[in-house]
Amino acid sequence: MAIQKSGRLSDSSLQLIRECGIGFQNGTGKLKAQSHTFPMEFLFLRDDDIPGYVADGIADLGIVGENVVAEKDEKVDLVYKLGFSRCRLSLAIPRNETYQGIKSLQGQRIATSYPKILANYLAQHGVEADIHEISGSVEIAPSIGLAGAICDIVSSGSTLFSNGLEEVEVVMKSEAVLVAHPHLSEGKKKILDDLLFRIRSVHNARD
Ligand code: PRT
Ligand code: ZN
Repeated sequence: MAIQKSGRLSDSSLQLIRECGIGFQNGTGKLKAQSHTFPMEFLFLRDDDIPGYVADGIADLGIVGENVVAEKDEKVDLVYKLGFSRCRLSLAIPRNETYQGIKSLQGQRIATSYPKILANYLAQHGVEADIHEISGSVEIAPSIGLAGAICDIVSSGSTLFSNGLEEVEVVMKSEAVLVAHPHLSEGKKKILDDLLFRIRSVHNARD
């Protein structure tokens, strides 16, 4: 199973695995760990690489945000919604500008780290815009004159607020999901079933 090495998915992913009774030694800097209580090995990766590794079968399973699954557009099965790291991918514009619906974005330059999801969304709404891909600090793009709007991940909204931006459209909602390689062996499917049984039990116990 591939999980995020360090970031917003890591703690909740590790906590869920431990609550499932799957124990392993997680030394700092280790990129691989074998469970001593369950037939599973863990790979610690950057979240962006997880869909590709699972599609290629380097990993059989992965925990990653739905936003990254949608953007990477790799062939993976979405097996289970895990309910943590909830956020949304939203369009935002400078707060001092008036917004008159999505057509206001026609002809604009929009900065984002999610060019594929944004392109699909704009096409569905019949809007043509200049999508400018940047890998981080997307929220400063309007104030430095790089773009008229942005499309980025929002959770509390405080980053948008402190950059003088206003959320105008929710492009997609996202949470952490369990993804699987589409063609698992029968043996691995059984292990996945056991894992899913444990995840459901953890979730039921929490409710
Ligand atoms: O290093 P690596 O590539 O593995 O990690 P990363 O830096 O690419 O991702 P990371 O750890 O920041 O996020 C991993 C996943 O967590 C994302 O793909 C989302 O599915 C989910 N997630 C949940 C978030 C947030 N909440 C979030 N708030 N991802 C990013 N943010 C950022 C957002 O980009 C923005 O800059 O937080 C800021 C907004 O937060 P608010 O609370 O101010 O609105
Ligand atoms: Zn990443």
